[in-house]
Amino acid sequence: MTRMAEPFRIKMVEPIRMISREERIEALKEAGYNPFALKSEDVYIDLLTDSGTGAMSDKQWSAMMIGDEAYAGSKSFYKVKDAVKDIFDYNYTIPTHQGRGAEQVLFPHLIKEKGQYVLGNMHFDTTMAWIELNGAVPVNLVIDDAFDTQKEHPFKGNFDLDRLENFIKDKGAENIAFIIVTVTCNSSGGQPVSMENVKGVKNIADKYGIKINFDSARFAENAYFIKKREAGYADKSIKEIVTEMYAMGDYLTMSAKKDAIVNMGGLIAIKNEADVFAAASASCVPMEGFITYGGLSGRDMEALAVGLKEGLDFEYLESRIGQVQYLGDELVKNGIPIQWPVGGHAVFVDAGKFLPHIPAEQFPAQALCNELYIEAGVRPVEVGSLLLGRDPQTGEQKAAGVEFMRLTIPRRVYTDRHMDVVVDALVTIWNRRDQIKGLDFTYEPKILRHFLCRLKPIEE
Ligand code: P70
Repeated sequence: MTRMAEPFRIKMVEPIRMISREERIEALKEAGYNPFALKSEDVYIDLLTDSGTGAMSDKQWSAMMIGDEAYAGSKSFYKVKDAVKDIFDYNYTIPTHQGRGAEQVLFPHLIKEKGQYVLGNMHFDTTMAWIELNGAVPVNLVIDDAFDTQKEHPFKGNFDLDRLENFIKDKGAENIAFIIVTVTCNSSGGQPVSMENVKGVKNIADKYGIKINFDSARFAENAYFIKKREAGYADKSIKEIVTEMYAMGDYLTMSAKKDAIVNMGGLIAIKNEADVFAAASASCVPMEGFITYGGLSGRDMEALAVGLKEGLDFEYLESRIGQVQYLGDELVKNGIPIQWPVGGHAVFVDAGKFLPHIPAEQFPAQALCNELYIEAGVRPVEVGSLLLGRDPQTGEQKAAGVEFMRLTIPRRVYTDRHMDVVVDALVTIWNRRDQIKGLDFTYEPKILRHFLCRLKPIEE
């Protein structure tokens, strides 16, 4: 047998429909040329995000029926805590409503003074926002190869270890708040970080007495790539790989809406430090709620406890990442420039190469997202200059390494036929790419502007 199908069959379906081209043009105009403002019922194939958009399993749905809705000490909380202990071997767990809730509660206790640096491979945007809102400075130290979209490299989420150590030496270890290892590295294309690289980060962190937090949204997909690509891991289980990696960290923050396959949920876990747990607990109560529910209902926590383990299933990961690879392969066959190799949760189209006539400050990737919506009702998301925003001190537009349009694949939701629609549409656009115009703001919010901004096409 050469071809394998999805390791599940579909028990419940949700109808989707494609509105007419004229209606799509009108809907986009009303949305201020920002796909975030589209109504989901006007979207045919929604590739905005893999966050909270996955399909839960029969086991998750049935677990929801036994959720314990106690305000304090819920049985469902202890299932999450036990799953965290089992998978990551961290002793303290605080649930939160989603990933940014975890960042909001934990980060103030890791940033001791304003102006400290938080070093990462590449921080995600809400993570960057919570670092900045706490008065610290986010620094990205991912390898340069991450920005060369055509270059073959198995771990384009890796830290540049020389730059990491030199930065610490240069600024002084006392000015580093902590290190964040984002697995997989969303902003560089859902790219994995190798075990060897994390060991390198850990050695440096230990040498200078700096703590490590794992930004864990796609922890299982990262482990899948290690199993497939890194020497010595082929025979280890996904769970063994995860446990080995997390032994090198001190804390984790997680958006559970990705690899834990729930529609809402997040986590903070702390390996050993009772004082950090006590401080985060005290913040959690007014922000997210009491520490045994943190913004989640008992049934949410039941689904999360099951999802954390289901997300580690090798056959599922093989089919999930296989679908992302399928989309990437089809686009490459048709000459569309994408981040290569393909990442875990999305195909990142290199919009700078697709639309070389549109400069970064006119947001080529956003223009391409809009075009794909008009062509086929597909909603991608921009991960480029628009998302990156301005330097909070100088107001200057920050320079994006690459202008990406992200085609994000929800888990267990779409079939490969949906992927074919995306390919056909992008090929059609490729053939008329020189007619596409850049964009300018009509409304620009100060932080996280890409979510709420409004734009208009630039007419010569
Ligand atoms: C995504 C979403 C969220 C995220 C993440 C990493 C590595 C933390 C968080 C925050 C957000 C998004 C982006 C564009 C469109 C819709 C949604 N990532 N760390 O899709 O977690 O969202 O739960 O607060 O990727 O990549 P949360």
